[in-house]
Amino acid sequence: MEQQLKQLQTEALTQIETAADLKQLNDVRVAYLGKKGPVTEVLKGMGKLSAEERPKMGALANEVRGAIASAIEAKQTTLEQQAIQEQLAKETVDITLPGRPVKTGNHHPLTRVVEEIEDLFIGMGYSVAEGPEVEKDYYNFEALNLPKGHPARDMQDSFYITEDILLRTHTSPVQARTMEKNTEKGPVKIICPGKVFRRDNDDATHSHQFMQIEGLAVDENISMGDLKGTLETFMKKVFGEDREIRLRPSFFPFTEPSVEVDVSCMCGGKGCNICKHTGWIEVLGAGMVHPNVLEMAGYDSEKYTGFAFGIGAERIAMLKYGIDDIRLFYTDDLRFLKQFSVHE
Ligand code: FA5
Repeated sequence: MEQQLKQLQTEALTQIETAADLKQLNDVRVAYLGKKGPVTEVLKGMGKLSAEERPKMGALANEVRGAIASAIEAKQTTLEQQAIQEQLAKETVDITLPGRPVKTGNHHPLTRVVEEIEDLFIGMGYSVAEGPEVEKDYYNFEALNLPKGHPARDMQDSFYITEDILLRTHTSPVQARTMEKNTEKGPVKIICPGKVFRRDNDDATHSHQFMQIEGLAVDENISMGDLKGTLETFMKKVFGEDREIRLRPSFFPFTEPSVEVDVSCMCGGKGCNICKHTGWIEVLGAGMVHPNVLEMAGYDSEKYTGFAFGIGAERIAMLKYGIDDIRLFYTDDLRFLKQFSVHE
């Protein structure tokens, strides 16, 4: 019996050694270690052995099983490693293949201009304020010295939602909101970029939705000279040192005096299509904050004065990048937008 068991062990170890894959190895496991396997068969003859020999044979049978089981385990680890290595060899990445380019987006030209203007004013000590696009009639008009029925309301044709709520027609309501919120009724220096809406017919220079950047500075002794100096600095930074500005008298109910601000054209005054041969281009409205607006927000207009301006952001972007149609900002044409990519 001892002989038989040792013989079985040798046979099994040879088969384990030569097993080519996990399936073959499993067949060997089932054949030698299964309930009906040869080791069990041999042990059936134990009854014929003497009482002394029986435990010896039992121990030997366990040894043989143990040897076969650990040989199978070791072989299994080797075969599994091999399989992994083969798989890895098959799946090797060819790093010499050209990569697929990742498409990156870029900032919209209008966003770029607005961010540039924000940075510039932040550098001059302004902070950025925000206000709602769906606005109360009170802030859009009344608090800006435009009571109900005032004829100047027609200057900005509005989208009304209810009698008292509308889509803001300009960013000027943020002036009223900021001053009203300021509990100390002290100095204020803000700019506010944002969307505004008007019932204007869309054409090359008008859009029913566009962007304005409001500016407001309130303090003791603020003068028209401060307004001019601030706007001059702004224009030169955005368009270049050789640009001039000029102020023309105008009318806004919330500023007194009021001005339209023109910037000199890039044609240098020779006259071109962009400036309609005048040498100047209108870019914004501005003025000294009307005392009524200061008083309605709780400010002492005897002590405080201020200036305000409202820039048409698209107009600035059009002049800066030579864009001849405002609708291009709002039609998501990739051919247009890609020209402003900083990645190509
Ligand atoms: C105003 O909206 C005043 N709130 C500006 C202001 C603020 C004056 C503070 C005084 C003090 P106006 O309606 O002119 O003003 O518009 C300002 C700028 O917005 C214009 O110069 C123009 O650049 C731009 N703009 C006006 N309407 C449109 C439109 N439909 N499409 C595109 N841009 C427009």
